[in-house]
Amino acid sequence: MGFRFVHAADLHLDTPFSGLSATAPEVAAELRDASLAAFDALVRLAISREVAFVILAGDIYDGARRGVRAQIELHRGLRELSDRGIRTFVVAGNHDPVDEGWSAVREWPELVTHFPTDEPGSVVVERDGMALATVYGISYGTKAVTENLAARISRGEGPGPHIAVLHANVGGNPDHDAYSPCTLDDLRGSGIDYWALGHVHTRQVLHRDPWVVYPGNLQGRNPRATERGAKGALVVEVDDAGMIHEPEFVELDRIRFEHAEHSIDGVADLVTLRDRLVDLGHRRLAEADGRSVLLRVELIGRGPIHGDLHRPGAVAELVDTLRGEQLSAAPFLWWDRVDVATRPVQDLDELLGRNDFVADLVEEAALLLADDEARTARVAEWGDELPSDLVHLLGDALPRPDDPGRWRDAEELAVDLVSNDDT
Ligand SMILES: [Mn+2]
Repeated sequence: MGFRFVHAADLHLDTPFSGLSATAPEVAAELRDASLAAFDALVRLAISREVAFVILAGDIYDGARRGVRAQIELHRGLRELSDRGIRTFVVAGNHDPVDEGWSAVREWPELVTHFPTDEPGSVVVERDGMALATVYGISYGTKAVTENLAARISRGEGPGPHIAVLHANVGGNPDHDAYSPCTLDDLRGSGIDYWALGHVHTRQVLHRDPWVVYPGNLQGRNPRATERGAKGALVVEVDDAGMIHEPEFVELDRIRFEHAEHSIDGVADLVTLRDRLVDLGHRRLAEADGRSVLLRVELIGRGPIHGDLHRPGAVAELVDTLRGEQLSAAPFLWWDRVDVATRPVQDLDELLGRNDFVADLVEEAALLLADDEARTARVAEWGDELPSDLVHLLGDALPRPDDPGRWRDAEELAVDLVSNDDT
């Protein structure tokens, strides 16, 4: 019999939202509610899609403090699922280990399974008297679990697809702590059909057949790369033959962290820049489909406003005017930060007239850029003249003769480094 389940992880309920520059009170209030609102959206999703069960693969709470509000809201959501005949399977992760922190809840709703810490548990899921699937899981007792917990889960007896729930770092992902470390091969060799993982906040399918999947977190928590963009949960369809289909991502976040690069090439003045950033903000807000957006922008490229941007206080005041422009209605756009990584305009003609080393460099670069054969000859010279260790070390960093764009980048960088007229 076919069925569906929901796979979510890293809810971090009541997360404090770190790493933000000063936010307005309206923004702070929305942020406080965002993780709980996303959880409520998860409950609505499970009900509307009539799933057989919901998987929560660790880091349900953000920390040992475990706010009372978060615990009550979690209990309320799981009770609603249980009342409708939907099971929930929960494991604890490094942010909410079972033996640390405290629980305001003494008794969970009937259809909620918290997997134990000492050894993996397994449950056969039934619906209308029919066995659907076998679900395994093991929880973190303490925060820093360095044991490979995946090694303790293997396929046993049981009907339907075998699904394992675990909070783990597969393949040494450097963006997250190396808790319950394991390799993809460990999971592939286990006989499990679907590894429902948590811990890594970037959504990813690591393997198909068997499925090894991170759904990512439910709600972004800060402006870092792993927290940006759409966040939510996966709906997984299992057909009558027991085949597991490609998970479907459903956006459930309430506030979205976005990052954009914006070039100052051809931007005449700060007024024009402000107008363009306002447009950028409106576009990002529209793309978020009714959600509020926290936007961080990095200014790149070269232009006449490079110097203006480096005037004391200029960027801070620019951000202030942007914030005044757009924080009014819900959903709101909040300008978190504008970073400046721009370069000054290079006036090569002016540099050529200097009759110094910089002029020689510009002249040499112009020759190389104009002539394929000169570039080929130069690369051959490197092979002859540079120590072979160095050539090996530089590898792909050395431009190829047939890639003029890289040579142009190298010229720009070299001229910037030696011309020394940066603001
Ligand atoms: Mn997490």
